Formats: sequence, C-alpha cells, structure tokens
Amino acid sequence: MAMTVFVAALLSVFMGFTVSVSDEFHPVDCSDIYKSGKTVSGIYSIYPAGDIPVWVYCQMISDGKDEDNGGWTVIQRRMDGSVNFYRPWNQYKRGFGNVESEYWLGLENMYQLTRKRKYMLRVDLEDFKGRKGFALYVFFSVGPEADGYKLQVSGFKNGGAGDSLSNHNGQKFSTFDKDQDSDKRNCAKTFLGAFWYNRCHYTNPNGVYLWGEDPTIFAIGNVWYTWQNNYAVGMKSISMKIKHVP
Ligand SMILES: [Ca+2]
Repeated sequence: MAMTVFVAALLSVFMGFTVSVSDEFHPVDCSDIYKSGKTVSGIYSIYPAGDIPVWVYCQMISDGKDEDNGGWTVIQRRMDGSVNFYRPWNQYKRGFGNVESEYWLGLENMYQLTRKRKYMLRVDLEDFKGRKGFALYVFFSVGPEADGYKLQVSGFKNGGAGDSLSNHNGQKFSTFDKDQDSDKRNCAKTFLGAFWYNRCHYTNPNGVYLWGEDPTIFAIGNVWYTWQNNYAVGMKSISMKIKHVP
C-alpha cells in the first residue's frame, strides 16, 4: 500500500515535470535549440510533429561559414558498426538505433520536419584512412507515407565527396520487405540496406558496415561511390544532417 502511494506520488511529480517542460519550449528541430542559446553539440529532444518528443543528436556549429553555422539535426549516422541497419519497413518508418552512436531518425519524423520547413542537407564522410569529405544539397525533403516517403533533393555543392545522391532524387524509400525501387531486383535485399533506391544506387548509407575496403564484395557496404569511384570502400563514418533554412 505504502509502495503504491509512493509510486503514484513519484509518477505525479514526473508527469508534472514533463508537462511544465513541454509548456515552456517545443523545439521543432536543432535550429530552434541553437537559436534558444544552446550552442553545444549533443543529445536533445525535438518535436517534429509538435506533440511527441524525439531524442536526436544536434550538431551545433558556430565558428564556420554562414552556410555551416547553426543547429544541424542528424537524421542518420554510422560511426562504429554497433547497430544493425538491415531492418524492415516499420523500423525505418519509426526510427531505430542509439542516439549516442548510430541511428536512423525515422521517415515519418523526416516527413513531419520537412513538410513544414525548408531544409538543406549535408552528408559528412570519413574513410578508414582518415580522409574526410562532404556533399551539400541546398534543398531536401521527404514526402508522405502515402507516396512512399519520396525523396526530393537538389542544389548539390561539392565538399570533395562528389554527388552520389542526385541520382536518387524522386525515388520512393525501399526496405527488404517493401520494394518501391526502379529496378527489377529488390535493391534492399540485393545490397543489404534500405534507401531511396533507384536502379539501384550510387550510395548505400544504410548498407553493411564494412570496416574498410573489400574488393571481393560489391556495393553492399555503406558506400558513397562518387568520392573514391569505388563500390568496395565502406565508410568509417557517414552522417546525414539537415538544417532549417529560414
Ligand atoms: Ca524492385
């Protein structure tokens, strides 16, 4: 009995706290958090759909060029092979992984964010030799589920990595259990990932974490073809992040 009262009291304190925080500040994305004065990179909660909080990694940049500065919302990140990215549709829809390391924010969250605001996309890459490069796209959006979470991406600017994503513009998202690609094959099954596959890909960021280069296997890794013109080199890290363009 005493335990029940204690739990109830604890619950009411916790819920009261949640409500008061929610009432104060509902950041839609990391840009809002950055503007509120929190300019240190880290894990924050955002409200893509306005009501339910989602944990996310915010990369805050304040000492770069104008187009770099601000709060970037990380929507996809690979860095140590700790999370299995070969997953079905419902997990790509909702999101999965560990916000402290590797994760996928979820297609529904990406749709909710990009339907309301205009975003640019930046993809940062690092290989196992320590080389770095990036690609920037001045426009990025994800359509509604009813239209297959279609990708819209344009306005490529080269940060040394080349353009491996424009080929995927206008494609629906595909997983091994939902083939919406433009190829006869099931691209997700063939290349062991999940993506806006076309016929099939120039990049496979959700593919197998390869731990480097393996010339005996083809295009199943988390590759970005235009950087090294090689489908056998898996990235050490690849992250996709979006920033609200006012
Ligand atoms: Ca197909």
